[in-house]
Order: sequence, then structure tokens, then C-alpha cells
Amino acid sequence: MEKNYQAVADYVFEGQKNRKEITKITKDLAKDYTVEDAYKAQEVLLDLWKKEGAKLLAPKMGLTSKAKWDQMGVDSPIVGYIFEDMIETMNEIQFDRYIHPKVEPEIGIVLKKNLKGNDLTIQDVLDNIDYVFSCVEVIDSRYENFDFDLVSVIADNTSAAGAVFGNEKTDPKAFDLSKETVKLYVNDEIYAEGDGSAVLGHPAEAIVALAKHLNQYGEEVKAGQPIMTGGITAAPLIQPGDKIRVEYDHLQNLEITVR
Ligand code: OOG
Ligand code: MG
Repeated sequence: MEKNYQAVADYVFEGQKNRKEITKITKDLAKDYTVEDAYKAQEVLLDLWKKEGAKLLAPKMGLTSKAKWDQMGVDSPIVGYIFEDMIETMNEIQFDRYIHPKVEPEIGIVLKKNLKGNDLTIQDVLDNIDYVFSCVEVIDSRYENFDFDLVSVIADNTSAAGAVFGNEKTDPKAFDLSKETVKLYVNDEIYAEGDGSAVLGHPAEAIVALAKHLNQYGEEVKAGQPIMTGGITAAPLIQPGDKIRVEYDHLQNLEITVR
């Protein structure tokens, strides 16, 4: 029997739109969902947002590091989408746009050429990077206490809710992206640190994985899109008044106040 993706998408959409916690879909609505089903429901959800006028900006990779797997209890990379209106100004996060936001430092990649296929290599990606940039994703699972599983988080567009992008374009040829260290400070105290190798061994590997995912639908990774490759460290909950600072080796440092 055809599964009711619309009902699941409607349920998650309500939670997203009203910034209201919902119970994870696998508890009741989507008990028998496969990962494939979850992506179908995600597609219907994205269509609901597009009907509201939201403009897709880029796909994103999530759950690409062990730090995130350990924190969330789900150990498989996932793909979601960022809309244009999710991008916050460079120095501020508006707390009231979220339910219970967390922040995670990431490395962003913009390609200069579309990439497609199942057997791309890290080198293929490196040869086609336009620039890399620093970014902090603001994740805001709609599920109570971020309590989800693989299927539920995919259907919730991978907790996508906001992001802060640095505005400096860095050429990754001059250094090894897998060794780029990243330190996350909350209110001047170090919360966590890691480096590019945390992301599937190399941030470019996240683009390889994204290409594989998109290829199932006959799609490719597009040039010009700002793609977040996944949280490098665990993600702390934030509160109004918090000061978030992310220090990178070569990428632009970010300093963000939660309003
Ligand atoms: C899911 C989103 C994960 C990342 O970078 O790992 C993600 C979550 O942790 O809520 O975006
Ligand atoms: Mg993320």
C-alpha cells in the first residue's frame, strides 16, 4: 500500500511553522517507514514550504561526524535543505525564531562545477571547489528534547532551521581542509573542538556522499550553492544573551550574539 507521505509532511510542517514541539513520527504516524520513505516525506514537506514562497538555497549534510553520532545516537549521514530565509545576519541569532536551538560549527563548500555520480573521489571535489567558508548551523529539531531516530530526523528536514555564514571566501588549495581546526566557545569558555577530519575523514567526502544521495533521484550537486558539510563537534543548546565564538585556522572566525 502506498504510504501517506502527505499526512507526515503536514504534521511536521505544522510543527515547523508554529515552532511547536511534536512527538517523533515513528511513534505513531510512520511506524513502518524506511529511510527511503522518510526522504519521500521530506520532499513533500519541502514542497509545502515552496508553496508558501520559501526559496531553496542549498542542500546540507548532517550527522557526518562521530561527535554528532555520539551526541544524537544516530550514526548515519543525512541530507536536508536550507532555505534562503533561514540565513541569519553574520553576528546575530534571533532566538525567537526557534523552539530550542543548538549551534554547531561547520565547514561550507561552494563548487565551481556541477558534480554528479556514485564514484566521485575527494580529489574530484577538491579540483572543483570554488571556495570554502565558515558557518554555524542553528539546528532546531521539532521533536521533543531532540529525541529522534534516523527516519524522524530526515522527515523533519534534518533539524534545519537557521545558519550563520561567514562572508569570506577562502581558497582551500593553500592548506589541508581535513586538518583545519575548529574551536567552539560559548560565553568565552571552550565547549568543544575538532578538525576537518571529523567530517567523514575529510569535508570533501561529505560532497561525495551528497552526490551519491542526489544521484538516486537523477540529480547532481550544483555549482554556486553554499553547502554545509556537517557539524564538526557536538552542538550546545543556546539561550538569549549567549555569545558564540568559533575560531578556525584559515577560515574566517565567527562571533555571534544570541538575541
Ligand atoms: C540533526 C542535524 C544534524 C549535522 O550537521 O550533524 C546536522 C540534529 O542533530 O538535530 O545538521
Ligand atoms: Mg549541521
